[in-house]
Amino acid sequence: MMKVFVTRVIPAAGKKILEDAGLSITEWTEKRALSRDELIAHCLDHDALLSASTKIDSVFLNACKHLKVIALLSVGFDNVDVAEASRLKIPVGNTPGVLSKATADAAFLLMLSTSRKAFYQHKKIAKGQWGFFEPTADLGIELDGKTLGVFGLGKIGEEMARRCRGAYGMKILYHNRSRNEQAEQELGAEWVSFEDLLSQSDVLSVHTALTAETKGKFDLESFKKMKPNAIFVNTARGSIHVEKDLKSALEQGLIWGAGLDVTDPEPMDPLNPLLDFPNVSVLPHIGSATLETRNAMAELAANNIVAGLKGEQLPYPVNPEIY
Ligand code: 8YV
Repeated sequence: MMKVFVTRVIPAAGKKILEDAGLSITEWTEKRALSRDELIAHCLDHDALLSASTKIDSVFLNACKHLKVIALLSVGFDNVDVAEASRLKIPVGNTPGVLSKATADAAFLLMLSTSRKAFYQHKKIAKGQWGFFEPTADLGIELDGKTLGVFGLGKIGEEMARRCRGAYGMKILYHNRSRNEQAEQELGAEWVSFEDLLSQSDVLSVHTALTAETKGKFDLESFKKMKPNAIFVNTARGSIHVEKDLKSALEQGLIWGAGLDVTDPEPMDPLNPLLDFPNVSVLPHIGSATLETRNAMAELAANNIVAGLKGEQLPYPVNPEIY
């Protein structure tokens, strides 16, 4: 019987696929991350790894060359040394598509809650500060007819653009390395340079992968070029923005607010001053955290494992070049 090691408790829908394929599952149930050494020790007597939110580096891969497949419970694969996995001919799979709507919902939620300072207002009530009605206090800004700039217009960015167009008739700008013609036709999205994306967006939403090129892309220089009424939203990866620069930008009024589902590090320090800013909304990386989406992700990951253990090409490989 082939054995799969799973680094987190995953939805039953995924486990069922593994069990129906006759595989034995070992689930890591402790509510703490495994160290690299622990991960190696467990994987040594398993044939496949289903990995959620776990760093897969070159040391691990070389110690566990025998793995027939590594399936991620995520679309992002920035925490995996894919080049090394490819060199060792280990197929790595991800879960694209199924989390696009849920993640776009989180971006939309952060945009709207930031525009109305919703998280801050909630905290004020809890602190007994509902208080006296002041017609000019803590006002939000409206989104109707404004411009959405999408940095990285792929599947998730498209869903965000669709929501913003449908709800507020927003104009859609985007910046990608390559053109997204389908979105240009369907959503009237317009490709602009990164500089123009910064200077023209009222809401700038990040939906790109974390790469050497996108790391730290939103720094003080970038924030300086944005509109003073702009809302910055990041549901992709926390290190795509430079947090201390975001804080300065907000303090100096270079931008109006920020909605973050991702931070660097994660979890965010509970004493982080950003949590007290009225125009900041922070969520604990819950973009894909719906019942429907997590079930679908677990199913895709399990299907990647089953295919990998049969020696077949994974349905969703991130390193198809190994075939
Ligand atoms: C995951 C994500 O919840 O898919 C991704 O890339 O960021 C989220 O859906 C996270 O990576 C934990 O596995």
